[in-house]
Amino acid sequence: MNGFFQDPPRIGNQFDEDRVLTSYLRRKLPLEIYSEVISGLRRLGQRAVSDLALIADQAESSPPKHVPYDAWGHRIDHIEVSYGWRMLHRIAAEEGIVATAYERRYSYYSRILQAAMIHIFNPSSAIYTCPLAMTDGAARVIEKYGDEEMKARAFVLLTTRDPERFWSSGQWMTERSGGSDVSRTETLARREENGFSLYGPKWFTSATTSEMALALARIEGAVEGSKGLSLFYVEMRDQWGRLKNIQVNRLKDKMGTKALPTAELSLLGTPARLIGQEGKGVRQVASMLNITRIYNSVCAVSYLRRGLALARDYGFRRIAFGSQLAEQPLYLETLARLQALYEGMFLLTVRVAELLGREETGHLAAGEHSVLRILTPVTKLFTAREAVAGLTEIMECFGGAGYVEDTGIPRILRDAHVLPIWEGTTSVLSLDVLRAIERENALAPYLVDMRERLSQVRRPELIPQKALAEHGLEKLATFARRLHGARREPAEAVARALAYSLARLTIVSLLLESAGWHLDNDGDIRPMYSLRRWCAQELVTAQFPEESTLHEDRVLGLDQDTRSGTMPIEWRPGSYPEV
Ligand code: MFK
Repeated sequence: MNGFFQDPPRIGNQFDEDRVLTSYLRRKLPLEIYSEVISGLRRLGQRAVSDLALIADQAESSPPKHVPYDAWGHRIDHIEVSYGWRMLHRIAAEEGIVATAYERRYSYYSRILQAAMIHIFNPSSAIYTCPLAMTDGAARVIEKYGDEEMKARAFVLLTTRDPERFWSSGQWMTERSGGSDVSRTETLARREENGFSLYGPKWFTSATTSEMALALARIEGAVEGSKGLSLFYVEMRDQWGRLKNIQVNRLKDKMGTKALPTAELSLLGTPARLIGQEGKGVRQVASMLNITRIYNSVCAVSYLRRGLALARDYGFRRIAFGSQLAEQPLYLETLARLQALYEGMFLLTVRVAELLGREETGHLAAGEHSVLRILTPVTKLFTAREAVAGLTEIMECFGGAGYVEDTGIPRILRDAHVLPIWEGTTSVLSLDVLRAIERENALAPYLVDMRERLSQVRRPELIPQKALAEHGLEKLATFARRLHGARREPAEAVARALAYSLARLTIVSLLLESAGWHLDNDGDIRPMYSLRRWCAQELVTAQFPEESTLHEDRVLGLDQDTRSGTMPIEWRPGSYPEV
């Protein structure tokens, strides 16, 4: 039977085909480093569309299983993972995805190289990047706060390229009381002769097949709240592979990240060692969170890029209304908007990776510590939210096919949906940005850094966008002055708009830098076109809400009936304290 069959989208080498990635590395890396790393990235780019993709598909189609008992009734709590998942562990080690950051062969450029590797690897990894993110974060915590024994054992195994020895780490923070607010952590650490034993529930533990984990717990007798929390190093299994007083209650049945085992655990006297200082658990685990947040950002950007590559190719294969989609104005407008989004998000993310590398190798300039502090949550929250929005649009580019499971498109969207949630939700991270500004005074160095970058823009074609960015920066500075001494309610209500404004302004400054470099060096006008799209929107949307707006938030948000007499019918001066 003859008939029409739609050609599926096809993509090639995920390094070579990614103009934004390759041109960024050409611009940023010293020539000798660029020449040395390019063949490895190209090889990884090919793997991403060949063996890696197949292995990830296998892992995805064989989700992990919890086997609580053996045939004889012994509690074993075995978590069975697929062949593909185990292979991804090996490949990640061989490719040196974590190791690259700690070998520091290219000084602070190592974190840029690593970001490029994760960018290529992630969309073909069944999100094996989750254990890698935590592994990397754990390595950093041990490097900074661990004792000599932890450094000689765990650090070496977390950062090795040897697949036989490579360890991954979990991160145990979340309990039944929540993952955002850890102050009500119930896990208790009891002092023993040779360390501590942990008792209590952990409600979301990702990658529960890891060899070790970092866990928050309260030492018996410590104060309530998060100031009483300490950080512990846990090796999960004994020499025979049995869990050390850990019970797996069940695996979570999640919307996405199907290959990744995520478990509910009970710690029943699990041996643990204190890391660093008692009561400094949250502060110390922040080093891990900042790294997992950067991974999260790279992954968000990489999913958007993968979806866009598929949608672009599909534009040439799909004929509708007499022509290819790729010839139709509205399809082109959609792709262009997504490409500009991708290019901006990419530059923001690699800027943070570069700053992380500078911090780790002692190359931060004055004030850049604050820039890293503020941009890490800004980048995580912005890229995650925007990736989900962009991928929703990409799903629509495929029409009904995009909604069909075995095209692979739903999986990308499902997996991306976790990114705004774990490692700090959009709102929690917006409040973190606010705290970094209010408590750590991080905005002033950020403004200096931005003004410095904008002052370098010289090309006449870019002057209108430079002026817009400068205007936005002044608006932000004016806004920030009002933050000092402001009441909590309006400051918190505007925190998300503030974080978004910071993201957009930073992206515009980075696009100005990139567009200028390309106009000067190779005549590529695409970064300038992306820049224009970004500048076509309001850059700074943060403004203090009027008292009346806070009132409206309450009435609308809670859908309260103001006629009941318990609420003021309309806002009127004095019905709420002054903003
Ligand atoms: C693809 C990537 C995949 C990654 C997957 C990983 C899967 C893992 C799944 C999970 O575990 S999800 C759960 C993740 N949980 C979070 O992300 C926690 C979200 N909540 C926060 O981030 C809160 O802001 C936080 C718990 C950190 C706030 O805690 P508190 O108790 O209100 O603490 P506070 O007073 O804000 O900060 C305590 C100390 O830490 C302060 O320092 P000092 O003790 O010196 O005053 C802060 O300055 C410091 N700190 C907090 N956040 C920091 C930080 N320092 C640097 N960077 C930060 N981000």
